[in-house]
Formats: sequence, structure tokens, C-alpha cells
Amino acid sequence: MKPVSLIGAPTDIGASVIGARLGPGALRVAGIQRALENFGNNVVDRGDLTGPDNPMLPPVDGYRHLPEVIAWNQTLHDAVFAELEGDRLPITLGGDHCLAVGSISAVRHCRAAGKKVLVLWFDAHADFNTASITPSGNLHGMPVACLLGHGPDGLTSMAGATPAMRHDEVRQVGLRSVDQGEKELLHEVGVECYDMRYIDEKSMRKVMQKALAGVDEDTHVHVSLDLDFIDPVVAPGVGTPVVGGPTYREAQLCMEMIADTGQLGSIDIVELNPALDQRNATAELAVDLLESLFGKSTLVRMQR
Ligand code: 4U7
Ligand code: MN
Ligand code: MN
Ligand code: MN
Repeated sequence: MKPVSLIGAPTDIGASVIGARLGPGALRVAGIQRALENFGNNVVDRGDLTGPDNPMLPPVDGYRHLPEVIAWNQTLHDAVFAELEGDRLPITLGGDHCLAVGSISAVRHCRAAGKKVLVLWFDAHADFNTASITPSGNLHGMPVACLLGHGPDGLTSMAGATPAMRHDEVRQVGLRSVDQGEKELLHEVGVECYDMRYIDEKSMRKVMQKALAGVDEDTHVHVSLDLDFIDPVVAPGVGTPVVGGPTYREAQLCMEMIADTGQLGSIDIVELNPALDQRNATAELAVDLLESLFGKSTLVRMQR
């Protein structure tokens, strides 16, 4: 396994519910570094990035805090890029999900981009809004659209090439709250989505087999984990909870199946809101899921 770098991005600049700025601290309190070291990983905590404060202003032309969101993402992009160029595995500790523009643009931008890239987007939401269709103006509801070229210049061109990603390089798992305009755009663009109905009908195992189809030794897998992916009974510490999500074990299975590929290259842990959490349970859950991503297994029976 590559050496790991933790990068804190303490901001809620893309959300309207504040509190995600406290996420990196809560993940550290939950023991993120020690947990990964226990698997024999070399882990360095790079500390927290800095960026503009959240001015809590209303949207302008369909976007809230666009200049501030661009600033945070450019800083994160540069930090993630430096880790990838150093052949390390960066974990972004968010912060809200607008940050995935910066981290994933860095994946596209780096040397490893000679490789194939697969982004696995775990989320209750599709994050596929644009200025004209967003119900909120919140940029944490737009990062996938931005990465696929639908968004403001400052966020679509961060990887150098625009768009940063092709639609068939992103697969979304766990969707259950997608706005009407978003749904239409998702279909038009053709993003592969495994919504909750599909997960219920086919099982998480089938879904992950499909989501991981085509991953080979030449693939960089990026995991973008919005903690509102998991059912809020298990993961209450998020700003935009949606009932009816995956169970603890279903979420673990996703991570275990990704670990089995051996192709994990970079991670975002986002949307943790410690101000809404219950005794840091959601941060501890995030650490459990990370352990599985790095190969912790409940397997007792012999491997086939
Ligand atoms: B998250 C929403 F309208 N779609 O755009 C929006 F429902 O990163 C929610 O997935 C976005 O947590 C949630 O504001 C963004 C809303
Ligand atoms: Mn999200
Ligand atoms: Mn979400
Ligand atoms: Mn959210």
C-alpha cells in the first residue's frame, strides 16, 4: 500500500448548514491516523489547509460563495496533486462535498492520469445541479456537474483539461434524493447511477460488482464518500440527512469490495458535521469504513 497523507479542509463554504468545517478535527479525535497505522500503513497528517471564512451570504447568479469555493478548491487541488505526484495516497478530510472538485481535478491532472480513472461517488444525492436548476445555490450540490464540464469556468477548468472527467468515469451509489432538473441532466449526460431502489432489488454486492466492472491494474480508483450516503440512523452527523440509506454492513461491504481490487488511489471523506453528531458516532463510522477500504475484513471462512 502507498504511504497515506491526511489533508484537512475545514470548511462548509459549499453548504448552507454550517458545521462541516469541524470535520477534520472530529476525524482526528476518532483516531483516523492510528487506525490506518494499525494496518501497517505509513500515515502522515499534513494538518489543515486554510481558506476564506464562510460569509453566509445568499446566492449570486445561482451560486453561493463561488469565489470562496474556487479558492478552497484550488488550494485543495494543489495539496492533493503534490501528494499524488509523490506517489502517496491522499485522503481529504472535509469539509463539505464541493471540495471533490479540487481533489478529483488533481487526480485527473497528475502523472497517474496516464492510468484509467474511476470515481466512485457514494452519496444520498447526485450533486449534479447547475446554476440554472439548483434549488439552493449551494455548491456542494454541484461538484459532479462541474467535474463533467457543467459549471462555472473557475471550477470546470481546474484540471487543466475541461471537462476533468468523462461521464463514464464516474459511478454513483446510494442515490435517494435527486432534484427534478438534476435527474433530467443526469439522464441526458448518461452518468451510471445505482439508486436505493436498485440496491434494494439487486443487493449491494451486485451493485458493487457492476460499479467496479473494468477496474484493472491500470486503474486509479478514487472514492468520494459523502457520509450522508449511509442511513442517518447510523450516521446522524451530516448536514443533509436522507432516510432510507444503506446499513452499516452494506456500507462496509462497499469498502471491502473496493479494497479487494487493490486499486485504491485517493479518497474524500466529506459532509461530516460534528455539531449535529451524537458522541462522534459518525466520525467513528467514517474511520471504520476507512479501515475496510484499507483491507480490514470480517471474513472468517476460508477465501475461495
Ligand atoms: B451533498 C440539494 F436541493 N440537491 O442542491 C441541493 F436537495 O454534498 C442537496 O450531497 C445537495 O450533501 C446536497 O442543495 C449536497 C437539495
Ligand atoms: Mn455530496
Ligand atoms: Mn449528500
Ligand atoms: Mn450533505
